[in-house]
Parts: sequence; structure tokens; C-alpha cells
Amino acid sequence: MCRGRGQGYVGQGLALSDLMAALYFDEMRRTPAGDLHDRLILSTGHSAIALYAALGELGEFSDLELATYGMDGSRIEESPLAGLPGFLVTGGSLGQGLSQAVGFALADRLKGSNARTFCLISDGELQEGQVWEAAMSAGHYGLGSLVVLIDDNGMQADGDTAQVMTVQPIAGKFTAFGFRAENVDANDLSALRDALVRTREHSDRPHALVCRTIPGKGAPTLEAYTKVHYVRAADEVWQRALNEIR
Ligand SMILES: Cc1ncc(C[n+]2csc(CCOP(=O)(O)OP(=O)(O)O)c2C)c(N)n1
Ligand SMILES: [Mg+2]
Repeated sequence: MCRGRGQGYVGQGLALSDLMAALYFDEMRRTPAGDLHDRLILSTGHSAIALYAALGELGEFSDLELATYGMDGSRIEESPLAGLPGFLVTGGSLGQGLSQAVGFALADRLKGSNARTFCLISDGELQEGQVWEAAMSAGHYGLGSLVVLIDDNGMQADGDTAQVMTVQPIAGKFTAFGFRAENVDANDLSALRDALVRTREHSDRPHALVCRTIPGKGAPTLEAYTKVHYVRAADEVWQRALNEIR
């Protein structure tokens, strides 16, 4: 997907592919008609590449269309627009998605629906105040149907999150806001699936899974890349990374 223009959010795509697979092929329930009953709110819009790939596996996008990622005129933008199949909110302006997810979960309660709302946010987003306003609401309303997935990858656009402004301890902060929180290696599929199963337990507390991920996971060339937040690289780098993944 990135190779066409030679650039994109490949680091996040590889890091989050296990999580997208676990959610879309295992954890999120479907109606008898095949539509999703549960939902994912993708707050971290620039990580959409991982969701495009999962939706591609489900037949929502063809490989040809996926290859137009980030190109002028493509539906597959680097940051997604609401209304595109599989995308309930517009991502890209970070820090807003958890508030929207709380709204979805509250609406379900009013409607008497047992749908669950998953919301992916990033460690960088935790530096934004709105995230904590949303977390406070989720705790206050006891939204047990809400699962916040925090991409704890240790980086943000300007460098290491720990250097820019530390957000640790993430699980402790969410616990203090009324969540049941735990840490998980989100590149270990079986650990991830077990952790997701625990979020099914009926609870009057929202859940937070602090998902440790490795940008570029699976392609050593990209794992070692210094500026892996956004990769711009020559074609031979993409070819090498592809070979490593295969
Ligand atoms: C409100 C807002 N501020 C700034 C940006 C620019 N921006 C795009 S990605 C990004 C990095 C944020 O950190 P994180 O989501 O942890 O990045 P990653 O781990 O994927 O590198 C920033 C600051 C943005 N998209 N939205
Ligand atoms: Mg990050």
C-alpha cells in the first residue's frame, strides 16, 4: 500500500495488524445478516492503514483499490473520512475519538442494545485533555460496554513519547478514572485474544487494554527504521520489507 507513493504509515499498519485481525475475525460480533453488531471507533486516524488491510481481507476493498492508498482521488486516504465502508467517524484530528465512542456507548444504553464499542487511541493522544474528559465520563457512567485500546508504541510524531511528555503509567491512570485496566503484548495474538475475552465480562466499569506494540513489527528493516512514525523510503527498502514479511 505504501510502495506506490513510496511513503505512508507502514509502521502502524504492521504493529496493529494483530489487533485488527483479533477484533475483526474473532472478537467483534456480527448480526445474522453478517453486519457488525459491535463497532470500532478509530480515533487514531493515521493508523487507518491497518484497518484498510483488515477490511480488504473481508472483501470491502480490492487489492487494486488498497494500492491507491494516499493517492489523489483515492477513497483510501491516509486519514479516513466517516462514511467510507467500515469507518464510523472521521479520523485525523487526534484526541476526539474516545469522546465519540462514549457517545456511541451511551446511545446503546438508551436503546437497550448490548453492542460493544471498541475505541483505538494512541499514546500520543493521551497528551490531549479531551481524552481524559471522555475517560472521566466513561468511568462516571460505568460504561462496561466500552473497551479502550491504547496503542502504547512509545512513539509519536516528534520522537519518543517518554521524551516529549510521558504518559505512563497508562493502566494506573485509567484505573484511577474508573476503568478495569490491564497491559497486553498486542503483537502476541494469543495473549491479545485472551485479554479481549476478559473484556466480555459483564462489568459496570469500562475496560482499558494497554496494547504494547512494535512499529514495523514483522519487517526487521522497518522495526529498525529511525523515523518509523511516517516512512518515506526508496523502492528497494519497500521491496526488502516485503520480502521480510513474506
Ligand atoms: C489534533 C492533532 N494534532 C496534531 C496532529 C499531527 N499528528 C499526526 S500523527 C501525530 C502523532 C501522534 O502520536 P501517536 O498517535 O502516538 O503517533 P504514532 O505512535 O502513530 O507515531 C501527530 C502529532 C494531528 N493529526 N491531530
Ligand atoms: Mg504512539
